[in-house]
Amino acid sequence: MGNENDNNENKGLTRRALLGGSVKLTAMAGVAGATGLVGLAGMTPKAAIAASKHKYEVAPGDLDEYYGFWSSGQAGELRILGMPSMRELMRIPVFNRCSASGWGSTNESRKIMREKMLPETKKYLDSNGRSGIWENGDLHHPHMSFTDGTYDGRYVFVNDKANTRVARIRCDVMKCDKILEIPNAADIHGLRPQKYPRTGYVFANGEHRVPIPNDGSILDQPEKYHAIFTAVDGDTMEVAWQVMVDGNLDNTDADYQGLYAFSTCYNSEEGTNLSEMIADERDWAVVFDIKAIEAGVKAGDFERINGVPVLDGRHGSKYTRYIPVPNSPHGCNTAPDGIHVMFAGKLSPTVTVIDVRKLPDLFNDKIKPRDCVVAEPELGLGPLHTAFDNKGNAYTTLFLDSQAVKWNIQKAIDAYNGKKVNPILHKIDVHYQPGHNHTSMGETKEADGKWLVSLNKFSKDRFINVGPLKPENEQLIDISGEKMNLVHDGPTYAEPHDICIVRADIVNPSSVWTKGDSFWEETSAQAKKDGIDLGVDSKIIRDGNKVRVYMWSIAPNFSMEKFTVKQGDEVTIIVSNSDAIDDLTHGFTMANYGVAMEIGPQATSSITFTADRPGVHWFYCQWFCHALHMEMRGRMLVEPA
Ligand code: RUQ
Ligand code: CUA
Repeated sequence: MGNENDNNENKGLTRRALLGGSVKLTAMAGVAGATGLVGLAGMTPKAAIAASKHKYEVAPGDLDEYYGFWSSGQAGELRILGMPSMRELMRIPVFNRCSASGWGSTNESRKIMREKMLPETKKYLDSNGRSGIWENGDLHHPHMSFTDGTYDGRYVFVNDKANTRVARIRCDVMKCDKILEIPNAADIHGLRPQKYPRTGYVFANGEHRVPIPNDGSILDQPEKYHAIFTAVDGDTMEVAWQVMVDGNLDNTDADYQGLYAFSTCYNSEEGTNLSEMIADERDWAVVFDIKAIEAGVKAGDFERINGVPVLDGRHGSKYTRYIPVPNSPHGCNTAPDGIHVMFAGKLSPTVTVIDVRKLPDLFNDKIKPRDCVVAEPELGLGPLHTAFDNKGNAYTTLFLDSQAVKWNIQKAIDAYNGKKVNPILHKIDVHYQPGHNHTSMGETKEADGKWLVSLNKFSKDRFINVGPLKPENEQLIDISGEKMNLVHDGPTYAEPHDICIVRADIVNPSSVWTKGDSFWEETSAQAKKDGIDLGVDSKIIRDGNKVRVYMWSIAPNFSMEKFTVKQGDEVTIIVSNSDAIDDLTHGFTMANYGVAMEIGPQATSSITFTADRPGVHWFYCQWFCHALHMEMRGRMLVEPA
């Protein structure tokens, strides 16, 4: 354990390194250890790689053991990778627009994007020459829903830092079905589902501090800004409650008992620029007492702001406690032992470990906040996030050292209690500057200690040069042995922040949609009014200058080879895919109208546009479906007005 002076010295170094960019500082006293590629016990590095190689190589035709749900940061989508092969399997558009699937263009996706949008956002997006939806997002944290402390295969929840949203992906069809804009908060960053008894709540951190309400009555008075912690109801995708806190909110996690949630705060100074934000030696982690908050909501101890209950969780509140931790903590990770929670230091070389069993006493004011801390090992420079195996070990990324460090939780506790033990078991170089890391099932009570992925922000020289913009590098590390073993480099495009790795048997998507799925319920309701049996009838309904064209598709045909509308008509094309075979997706593209959409087997998709140009316009199927896919097309004939 470093004393206070050591900590200050290290922090000085760390801060200089952070501000100085790529300066790489080498080991400090106590953290100099094994670095580089050290193989499986007793083997040369080469032999060790050879030995674990077959483990990650998934032969052609063989299936992966895990689903990896990958964020894509500012690309705004969710990605699915197979693991351990690291093969990219699918992209799920969420906060972005997608040319292939029509996400952001189809009526179904636009309804999801607008349904739970705040009124003032709608107003802004409907004027200002915007397209009525946000076209960007910043998706950092994908996490699956839980039941009884482990993944349950229902949903993946994700945040949008750019436009303050939380979204949900249905794992039965792997499509986003809800996008909720969070009022009062600014820039949702940390996001985690409640682990126990189930999700339940999805906890979402508002990272930036703003006036509440942010209506212009307060401007350049940062002391009057606030950060907001939000609990979203994961079933209804509505805000359940919010808590106003001191400082800001970075990352979050939930306990395994259903009693507490935790958030790191890197700006307890409440500054608005860098030097103000890193001024103090200590920041804090906030603990939220879920039961007390629920009781407070019931008792009406809140202010309703923008339609949602906001409780006061600032210092002195019965709903929160603030645990001081070294400067600018970042990652917040609950260990699968159900007891320990890790707050990674970022500017401090330490990770602060608390014991959740002490929290009832903390909330009863029987102990002081720092009494909850049971370990604070020095691990190296720039600790950001921590993952876990099933043997009581933790794996922390060291951003500045470009390393992953494996350490033992019990040994760290023993060292904190004065025993002469080194909790650090192994360090391995990663390439380069890791942010998040994640282990297979590692954020559940079923952590299995097989794989670790280090999500590295820079790839630099690891791949052939693709120009000034380089991919990131996500490295697969075998953690089944005593030493970590790097086995695979995985380049990825902007910018996977975080992932979760789920055992394949937990996720069971269907291959064919169910007719009448709620995904297109509005379209179904309109069809019913129009007397149309979707997928069976093929018909044009005219309603003033609104024209609805209902057609179905069976490879390689659309049910209509042509239809006629008048110039200026508002045309809605509704296509139902009547094929019910695995992997038989059709598409509908209307050339020179910017219209394109995906229609999965047994699904219905629709899209609306104005037929403003007379003439002949071909439509065609853009998802390869048949030997005669090229011929799968038809004509829209637009009569001049
Ligand atoms: S944060 S690099 Cu957006 Cu997940 Cu830590
Ligand atoms: Cu249908 Cu291509």
